[in-house]
Amino acid sequence: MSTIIDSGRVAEHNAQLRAGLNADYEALGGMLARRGVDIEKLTAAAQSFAVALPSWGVGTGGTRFARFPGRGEPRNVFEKLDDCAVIHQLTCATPGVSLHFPWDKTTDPAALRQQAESHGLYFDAVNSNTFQDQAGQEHTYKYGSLTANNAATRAQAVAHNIECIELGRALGSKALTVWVGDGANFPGQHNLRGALERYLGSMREIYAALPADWLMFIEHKLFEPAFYATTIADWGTSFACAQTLGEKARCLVDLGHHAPNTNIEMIVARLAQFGKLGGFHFNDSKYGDDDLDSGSINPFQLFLVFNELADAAEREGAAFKPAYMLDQSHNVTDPIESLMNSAVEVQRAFVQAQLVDRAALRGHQEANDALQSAQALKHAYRTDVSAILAMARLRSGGAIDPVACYRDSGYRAQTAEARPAKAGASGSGIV
Ligand code: RM4
Ligand code: MN
Ligand code: MN
Repeated sequence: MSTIIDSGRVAEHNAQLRAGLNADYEALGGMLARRGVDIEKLTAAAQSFAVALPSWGVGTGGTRFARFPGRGEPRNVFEKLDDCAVIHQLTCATPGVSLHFPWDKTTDPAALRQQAESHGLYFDAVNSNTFQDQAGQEHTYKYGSLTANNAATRAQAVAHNIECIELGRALGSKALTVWVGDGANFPGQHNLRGALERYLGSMREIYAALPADWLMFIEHKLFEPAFYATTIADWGTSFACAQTLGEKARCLVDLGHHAPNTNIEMIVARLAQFGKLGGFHFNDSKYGDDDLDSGSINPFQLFLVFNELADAAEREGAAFKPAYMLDQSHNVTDPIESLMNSAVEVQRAFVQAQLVDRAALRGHQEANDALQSAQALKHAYRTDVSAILAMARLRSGGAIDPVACYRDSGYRAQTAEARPAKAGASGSGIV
């Protein structure tokens, strides 16, 4: 496997931090042993954890108002893949990459696949994009895509999704994520039921084109770009559509796509219970689809989501395998650093959820002991598992402190030189 950051440099970095890590790991191991927990099991679990990277997340994002480009931004999908490889090399937690078409469209999927494999990466779900018009496109999506009134517009959107499946197939992906921004800005603009009927008609055609071993993820989102009524606004609609379409259709939960204070972990529990939890787009938010770094605003919520996932895994066994992906936009940080940190935060929530004493929790619940039930979760959440995560990275060949190691490597300065900014790259745009 070829590495982008010099592995000697990573080893030097680790050598400086190793004694401290060993001491912290031993202390934590002793503390966990007194709770009847084997630290080695948790470290092995952390090593097996993976969350996929969004190809669109390695470039600097923006808002509706402006975009402030970073240095050395990737200019094409091959450069995006290099940045993803750096993130995976140092964190050892991000072997998957989720592509977005047509942004990442390539005429040479075989070369892209080969580059990914040479870095130990694979392609997770591919994403279609019918929320903006592409140059030379015949029909506009201004008034909708899969739900459009115009049959030719719907056919074009369906054809794009089928093309995504074909591209994904050549790359080794196994799922298509469909998020549509379709909706209305005014009461009366849409027949609410009619729009969903057209959506289902389009989705049936896409579903029919799925290879046998593929899944289709339906991603709901409360609002934006539609501000009055979004066709797939909530998990209920997503669930009903997934049920209607068939076994291969599942729901995807993007944490930022809910109203503030929504009980997202309960949505996760419901979807898991009814076999429709397809996967996640992890990020964090304060107000809406903010696409902030995972765990940066509400880490307890992230933990509670993983608590439900741990419960589901215990009930369902190995068959329960939702797809984990990040979906973030980085406006004021180096995207590589944000994605490394975020992957570690998601992994942290996963490990902390393993620490919940489920038998004890069940006992407290059966005894109607609300206080102790809550404490059982808090006890796990308050445990600092940083040494486990660092040891997992070290053992997998990554960096004890990925951000420090990355800064020390000079990678960003190299890319700044090798990838001069594109003219006009500072326009506005969410991603
Ligand atoms: C949307 C949604 C989709 C992502 C686009 C770029 O809000 O989260 O997952 O593909 O943004
Ligand atoms: Mn998303
Ligand atoms: Mn989003």
